[in-house]
Amino acid sequence: MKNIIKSTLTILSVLVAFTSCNNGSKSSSKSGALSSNVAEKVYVAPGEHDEFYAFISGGYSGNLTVYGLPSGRMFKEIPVFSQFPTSGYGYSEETKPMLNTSHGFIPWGDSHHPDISQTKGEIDGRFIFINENNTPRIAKIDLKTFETTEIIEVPNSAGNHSSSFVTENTEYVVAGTRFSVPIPQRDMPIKDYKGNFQGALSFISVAPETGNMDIKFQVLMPGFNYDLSHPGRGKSHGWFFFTTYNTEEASTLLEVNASQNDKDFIAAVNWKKIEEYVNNGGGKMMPADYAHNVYDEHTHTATSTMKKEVRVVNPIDVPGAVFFLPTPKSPHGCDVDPSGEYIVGNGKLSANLTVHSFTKMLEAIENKKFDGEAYGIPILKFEDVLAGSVEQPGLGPLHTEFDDQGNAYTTFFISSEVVKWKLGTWEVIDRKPTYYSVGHLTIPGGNSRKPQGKYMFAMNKITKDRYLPTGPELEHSAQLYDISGDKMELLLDFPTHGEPHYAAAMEASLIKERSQKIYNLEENKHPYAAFSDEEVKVVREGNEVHIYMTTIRSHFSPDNIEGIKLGDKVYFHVTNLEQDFDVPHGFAVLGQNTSELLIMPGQTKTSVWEPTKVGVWPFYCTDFCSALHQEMQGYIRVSPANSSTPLKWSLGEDIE
Ligand code: K7E
Ligand code: CUA
Repeated sequence: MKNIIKSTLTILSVLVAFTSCNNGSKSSSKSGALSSNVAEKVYVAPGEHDEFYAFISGGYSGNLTVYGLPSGRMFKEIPVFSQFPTSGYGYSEETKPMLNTSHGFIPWGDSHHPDISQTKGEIDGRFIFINENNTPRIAKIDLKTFETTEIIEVPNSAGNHSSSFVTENTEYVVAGTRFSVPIPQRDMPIKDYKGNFQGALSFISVAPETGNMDIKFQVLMPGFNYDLSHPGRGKSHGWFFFTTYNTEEASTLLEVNASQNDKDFIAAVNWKKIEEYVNNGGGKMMPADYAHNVYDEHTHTATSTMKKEVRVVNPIDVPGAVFFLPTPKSPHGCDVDPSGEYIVGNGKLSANLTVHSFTKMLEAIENKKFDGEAYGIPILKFEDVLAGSVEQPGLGPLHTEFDDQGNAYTTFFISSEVVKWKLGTWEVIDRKPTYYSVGHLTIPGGNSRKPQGKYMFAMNKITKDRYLPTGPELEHSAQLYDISGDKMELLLDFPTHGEPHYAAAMEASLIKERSQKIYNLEENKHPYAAFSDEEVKVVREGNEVHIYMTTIRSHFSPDNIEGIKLGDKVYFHVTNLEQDFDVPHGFAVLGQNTSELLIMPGQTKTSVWEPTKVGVWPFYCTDFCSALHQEMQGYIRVSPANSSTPLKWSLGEDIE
């Protein structure tokens, strides 16, 4: 996105200046086209619930935020690729393995595209997947607990951007590389990029029952940039479409050199065909290092396994599986309509919006009407696959979503607007400004066969004057529109967190019914859990000390501990014995160089503390859990390394 901003700013700086001017004039937004009943449309009365969940990517926060629509209220930030002190994610011993990679422990990520699991082309609300761009990974979040439960690293990939989108029965979550790289990675001159670098498109299988992820195969494509992707659906189920740019294969000054070709491509990949080939032993295993991290709900602990090989497929070994559809000019978004017939390529630098026809594509393939090839992959003729184009709809198209009435909605970054147009007739029906410079937009269910209409929200890159100023750094801003009528109606501005790229949204009911309230203590299989005062203990193993601690309103057991020595590594294993909804306890100890823990009812979490000073140090509960929360505290005594203070602990009596 940054690149797009830069290049488009350079190329069209005059126009941008013009839009910025527009953006600055407040009068239009103040006096407002807003009709008087708009407030009612977004008002969710105290105690009532929103109708939709929206899961908005955090971009460089590495996380995923959860909002309600239409209110625009933020409910939660789910930590995914970044350490998160609010819950202890990535700091506690149990969750550190989630952030393990072949490059070591990575405490941060750049997350762009959440997508919810589907069954028969409809959103089922079981899982949500999201990509990490920088150190390529795909995460799965369980929507029963809203916890990240699995992260798989994607080898042979770099800038994992055309990800993570699911096929219509969640057979695969698909990840494509933005940057092509040497495969396998090796020491070679950058100037030899062309013809030598490759782009991996990864098909990660999702087990139907458990949701377990595994990389089934990677298609090794020519060294283009694979920007965005979408699955076919309905009639085009079994295909996957990827936009490309830099088909020039430039390796320097891309803002100029990657804009030379009049047309880049949408790559159409028949994954069912490749799957069959692979199931019959096709492709080859190549050495690769990648981490697979899985969180176990019963031990409340993640484990990280390093995988050693991955199956790769050369597309020219599977005739009829991959084709290129010429698409003008450096397309960004690649969006497929609910019927599966139309494939929209949003050419960032193109005057018109190109729509391809899946039916015409199949015909052209059938009749072998090719217009040459690239690295052995047939190129179809533009005219043969074109369904139509929307003439001059705006400047800098990025992304398109669909409603359930045969309409499409495309965002235009440079002209800062959302344009509604009709599939099939390609006529523009409506346009509304966004504030300002919109990236993605989302319609609940918009990524499925059954969009849920009603609302659309735009996620904008520039905030400027929309809120009270907060110094140079502003949160980004989203706008909610009512799309139930012919014309879009702006209802609400709401701030978002990090840099939202895409968002996934759906009706709240499915998720709400299944949402888990507590972890059952009886199912807690954590090896260091304690379930009663009898099981509370402190155990020394050399210079490691394990404290089996429990917490319940309003005390820690034990609350006094002595006999710790300088040089010890102290593990606080804290089990929350509560079995009531929404009664977490926290744990923090002075000098702790990780973060606090926030322990849910029935859960066990561990904080490691390596005291650096002799003394008596307090610990306390960080979550205001009861009227006696301030009394939830204890002391731990640290003696010199050579002391003979015996290891003792207590609750309610003095340590003698
Ligand atoms: Cu357009 Cu990463 Cu989908 Cu940003 S991306 S907007
Ligand atoms: Cu437990 Cu405050």
